[in-house]
Amino acid sequence: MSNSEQILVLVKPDGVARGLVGEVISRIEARGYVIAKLELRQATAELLAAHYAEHVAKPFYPALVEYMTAGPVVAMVVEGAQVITAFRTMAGATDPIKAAPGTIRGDLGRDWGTGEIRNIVHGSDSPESAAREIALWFG
Ligand code: D4T
Repeated sequence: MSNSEQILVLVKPDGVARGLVGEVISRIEARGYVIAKLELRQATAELLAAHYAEHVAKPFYPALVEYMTAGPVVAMVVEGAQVITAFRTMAGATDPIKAAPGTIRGDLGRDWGTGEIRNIVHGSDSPESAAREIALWFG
């Protein structure tokens, strides 16, 4: 029996525009996880409303959609035992200002003074979220 998990990872538009796709993939591969699917995609407002269903009514949501549709994202399915916990640790805290050095957000992110959080990557936060998000992006 395998205890392998899958996670949806997004390199967000700021990460793609800043040329950080290779850096994010390198960190995933260096940990030994496997990239099972990978695609450059333009997110739509409809896809984001489903992806961020828990945030749709929040005050920061319009700025979040503007940021997430500003350019293409790289969507990936990454596999391995406990990859969800491992990738969330690798990504660091949601706000890059609070993310620890050594994490993707803590090493590569900052406050750009634009008012919204640009934090380079997304990773599903539970097996249930991962299944839902992988179906949305790759179903
Ligand atoms: P994602 O989902 O993008 O990987 O980020 P996190 O899992 O780390 O954080 P989240 O779901 O709480 O937030 C989703 C997304 O919304 C933006 N956001 C969040 C924001 O702009 N202002 C806020 O106050 C919060 C909580 C950043 C990430």
